[in-house]
Amino acid sequence: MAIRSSVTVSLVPEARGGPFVFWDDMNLAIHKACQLEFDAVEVFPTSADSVDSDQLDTLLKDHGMTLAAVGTGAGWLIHKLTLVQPDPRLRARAREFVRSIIDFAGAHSAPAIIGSMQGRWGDEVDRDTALVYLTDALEDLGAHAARYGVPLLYEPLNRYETNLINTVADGAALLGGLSTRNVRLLADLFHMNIEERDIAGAIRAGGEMIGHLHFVDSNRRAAGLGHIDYAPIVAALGDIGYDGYASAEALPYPDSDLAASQTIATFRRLFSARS
Ligand code: LER
Ligand code: MN
Repeated sequence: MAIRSSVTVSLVPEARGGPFVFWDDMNLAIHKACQLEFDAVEVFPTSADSVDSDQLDTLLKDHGMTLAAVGTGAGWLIHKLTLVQPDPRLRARAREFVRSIIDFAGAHSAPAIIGSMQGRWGDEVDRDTALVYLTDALEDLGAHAARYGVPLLYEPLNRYETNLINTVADGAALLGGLSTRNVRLLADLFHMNIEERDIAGAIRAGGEMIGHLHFVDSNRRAAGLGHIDYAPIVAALGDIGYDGYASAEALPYPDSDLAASQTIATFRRLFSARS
């Protein structure tokens, strides 16, 4: 199967200024994404119960689109929860927040993403302890996602957003140590541009561990508006047989519509010869 295109929509006011192409209105975002012939949308909701699941189902079916993934970052942005914080009750709440998103996304055959909910180690929790907490959560939540026949996506972030795992190789080592095989890596080209020595090489080494791609440029603008050289990345994705989504998690620059149309134009230029 070919790589499919996806575009993000944020429903979280607290995320304003963040890297999402469409904002606030899921109906309008799906309509616009469909007009541009995206295959899917990736949704960033405030919580699992803030989105009408039946309405989303109808919207997706009416537009012939799918749900690529659902973000869990509102658990951090709104509630300041992470999977590695010192208070066990808050860690448990973080886990339940992610679990509820897995349930919501799973009902639409889509995976949930753990990005900023991984948190960071610090004064009260040392690195090894934080990694134990994170591993434990990924085991539990990865197994939970399996009941929907979807993986759980774990996203290495750049050093300014987490001090736990910053590269695809470190992410692959973490996931390789789990007993579940149902957690896969999200390769975000913005974070990789900061942290990887060689983005294409990291993708090749990540291989089958890579389950999702955030398709964006070096400056977090739409693909084609920065200085990432996509040709070796496209070749590496072909080499590993990647057949997931290229999902535009990019700033709405210069505005949402132009970020979306720029993304799909670059997507077609890079991937249509292969599909
Ligand atoms: C989420 O996908 C991400 O990339 C992080 O930078 C949180 O914004
Ligand atoms: Mn991302």
